[in-house]
Amino acid sequence: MRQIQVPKPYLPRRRFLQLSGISSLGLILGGCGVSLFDDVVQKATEPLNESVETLLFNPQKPVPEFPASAIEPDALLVNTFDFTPDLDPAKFRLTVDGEVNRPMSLSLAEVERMPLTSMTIRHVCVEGWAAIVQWGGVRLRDIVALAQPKVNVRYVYFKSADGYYESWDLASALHPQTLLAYQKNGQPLPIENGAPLRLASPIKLGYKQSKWITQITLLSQKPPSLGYWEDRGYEWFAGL
Ligand SMILES: Nc1nc2c(c(=O)[nH]1)N[C@H]1C(S)=C(S)[C@@H](COP(=O)(O)O)O[C@H]1N2
Ligand SMILES: [Mo]
Repeated sequence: MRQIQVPKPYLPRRRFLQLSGISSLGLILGGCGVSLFDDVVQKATEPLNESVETLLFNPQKPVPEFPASAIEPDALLVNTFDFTPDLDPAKFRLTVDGEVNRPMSLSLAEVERMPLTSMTIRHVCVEGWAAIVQWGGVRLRDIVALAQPKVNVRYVYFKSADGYYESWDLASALHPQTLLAYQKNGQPLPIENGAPLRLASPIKLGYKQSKWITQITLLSQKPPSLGYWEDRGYEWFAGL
């Protein structure tokens, strides 16, 4: 039924695991003995909902990345609509809920135990500036797969500690370069840039990339309030 259209002999195992959300889920689960994940191991063999599964097995084409030498350390301007929340990393929990079979509350340690992806991409703000930045973090698709979305999930809603909110289409959220980042330019993510966890993705404008994310909710319908800037007239899809 599902086919991965890549000639296997030419595909190193690591690359194959990157292409396959389910295998990397197996890696996550196999790689840690945390009790939280223990009974997910059994459930992981159950089929995921079809749309999520299709997106995980047919990931969108990756956007070409920049070499590390292209990073512009001073070009990323802090852009915060109100205040900078100071979250205690030791007490921090990331809630993953909504239309999922397995709602989760993850500590930072649990998030950081998942496979780390690093990418150097261009951040583009609608206000007319851009910056090449290296982000390190967990693929959002891995978190979503762990939560086991129900059949009709189409949207992802993000709540931030400063009152910011955003919603994304599922395909963009499951893009292999959409990260929940906790590193910037090889260092721990600074608080003003969204620590402990923020979105980073080369396929969306800056305002889609929520900082200080505390809650990820999977939805079958668009939420009534689409996003902080969308509610002020900006476009919802905001693709690059
Ligand atoms: N929680 C939250 N996330 C946010 C914002 C914000 O004000 N609050 N601003 C957005 C905008 S408009 C941009 S361009 C980027 C800026 O990220 P930076 O401050 O790390 O450069 O964050 C986005 N994410
Ligand atoms: Mo922005």
